[in-house]
Amino acid sequence: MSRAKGFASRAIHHAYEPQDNEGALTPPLHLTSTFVFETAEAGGELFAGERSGHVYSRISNPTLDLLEQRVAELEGAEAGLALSSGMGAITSTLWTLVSPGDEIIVDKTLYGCTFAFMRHGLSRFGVKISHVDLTDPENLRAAISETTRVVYFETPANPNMRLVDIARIADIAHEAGATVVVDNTYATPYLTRPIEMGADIVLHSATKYLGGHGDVVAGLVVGKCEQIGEIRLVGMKDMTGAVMAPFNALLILRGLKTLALRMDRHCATAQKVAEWLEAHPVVCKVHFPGLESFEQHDLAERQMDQPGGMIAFELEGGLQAGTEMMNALRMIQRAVSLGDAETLIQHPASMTHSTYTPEERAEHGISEGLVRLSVGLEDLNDILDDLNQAMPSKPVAAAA
Ligand code: 7XF
Repeated sequence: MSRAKGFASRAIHHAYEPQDNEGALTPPLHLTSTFVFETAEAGGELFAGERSGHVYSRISNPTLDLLEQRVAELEGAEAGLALSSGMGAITSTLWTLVSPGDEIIVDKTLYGCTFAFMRHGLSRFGVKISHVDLTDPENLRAAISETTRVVYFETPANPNMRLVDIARIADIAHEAGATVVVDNTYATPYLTRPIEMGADIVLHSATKYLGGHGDVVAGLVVGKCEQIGEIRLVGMKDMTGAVMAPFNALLILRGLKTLALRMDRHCATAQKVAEWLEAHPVVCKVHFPGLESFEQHDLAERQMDQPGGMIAFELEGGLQAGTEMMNALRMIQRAVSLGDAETLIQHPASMTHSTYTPEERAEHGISEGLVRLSVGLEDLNDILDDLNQAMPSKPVAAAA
């Protein structure tokens, strides 16, 4: 029996054969909106689904095909679908899965625009959104019912790093016939493969680690062939039109070639930065799965191959101290997004999670003083030096 190729090799080679493409080492960019039919009858057959092939780039395109196959392979899924953004992936998936009267159970903490889509988008169309603390799977058992169509969560969650036990949630959801959708943006398939743990659908903001270079906005969804086919033809083609541009697919294919290398470095540096922050006298809390003090450290060890590159922390002095520290940084960049080569810092309450009201943030576990750091690929000592010179020199009194 031949040995299956490793993650890095599959991220570089899967589903591409240079000899089928004029010997080109790098896959061709199929920059075309439409595809020519050999005959009128052939066109009709393509539309009727009686013949396979490409019709129009809002439905499929060979450059996107390759990316879809590669990410599906890395996630251990049957099929994939490329979309114009992470939000395009989320909306195309959920519009496909739910109808008025259905319920979606979501974890308490979600990325701000996902929260807004659920709270202000889907709920306007008669879909019930129930926020349940999924960090304890027994809460799901108590809340789930026959109207629950989808169980949806991020792990680690943006921005406070809560983890959800994918296998236990999937068992409970499946007993009730619900579909489990996991946003795997923070972990990437290099660290966590939710499908292997029982999830049905995994989605990504490919803007982040998959692309990895801060030059593209993109999304991906993977799962079973039948379900991905429906998301393609109903959610994406008809409902959102959120198709990925072929050039963006090429940028993500390039990013994937170094995903394993980059993640190893992101994780190793983030571990050191988290330990440094935890030891710093003005830092009162560090949320990072690789720390012994992390509440869900055991789950992190079970579910994640490494702890990831994202850290959330709070300073003595809360929001004001955090703002001053952010403004004093020299190399670390103040920006939303994550997973780039550059270390990025942002303030969730006023930025990525400003779609929550202050009351909602309090209820959903997102504290006002939380600062989020996406640890980049620079030298560890330069990241630490920059943080060190920006930190308040001694603890300041908490704002009243
Ligand atoms: O549509 P996008 O590609 O920006 O992806 C949306 C999205 C989905 N899931 C997660 C876990 C995400 O973090 C995102 C985007 N988050 C950025 C951030 O948190 O910095 C967006 C900047 S406002």
